[in-house]
Amino acid sequence: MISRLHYITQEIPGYTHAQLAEAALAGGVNWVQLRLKNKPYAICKEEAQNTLALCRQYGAKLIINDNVALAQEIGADGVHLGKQDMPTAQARKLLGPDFIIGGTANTFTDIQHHAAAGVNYIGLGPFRFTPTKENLSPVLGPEGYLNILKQCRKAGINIPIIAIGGLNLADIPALLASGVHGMAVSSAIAQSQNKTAAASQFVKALTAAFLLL
Ligand code: TZP
Ligand code: MG
Repeated sequence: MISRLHYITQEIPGYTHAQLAEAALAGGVNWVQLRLKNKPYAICKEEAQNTLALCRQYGAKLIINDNVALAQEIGADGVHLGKQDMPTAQARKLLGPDFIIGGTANTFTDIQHHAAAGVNYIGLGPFRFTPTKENLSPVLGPEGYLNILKQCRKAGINIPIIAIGGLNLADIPALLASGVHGMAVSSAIAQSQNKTAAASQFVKALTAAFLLL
């Protein structure tokens, strides 16, 4: 099962990515995406190994952003691939049927390509502007989501779609209305004073929202 809440790490002064992951895991997060940008491989590997140990301890999945080789080397659960990364079809061939592969999408056409490649989930965004990601694709907004999700239903594509980009707790109703499977959050948890409490609020809100569906 693809989680309803994907927590994505980012650079926060005074924290390693593993420490950020731990704060969110303690709040009930069960899916962590390690997102390290412009860091030497050795640093990425150390962070990934430390984060994997924590994820195993908490029974959570670990997904590595961008780097297929790193995900394989440390034995992560999956990899998340964007436009600049290994194509998802190639990754599926290399990693086999059991490895979790997520693909980034900004349009329905992106989703069709990832669906044909056999991804397990799609990160669709950005929902709104966010400084977390450089070279951001066009903002989709609630209308964009409704539109793209409608096209997916029409085409019979029912791969879980995870919303991403500047998301907060208050966005949950609009996201549910558009038919997404869940949400990916970075700043709203990582930049909170109390990261564990913020994570726990998302876990509770999503659990309640999906029980009511
Ligand atoms: N891809 C699209 S938006 C985004 C990524 C990685 C950043 C999400 O982070 P935040 O801080 O929740 O906007
Ligand atoms: Mg990438």
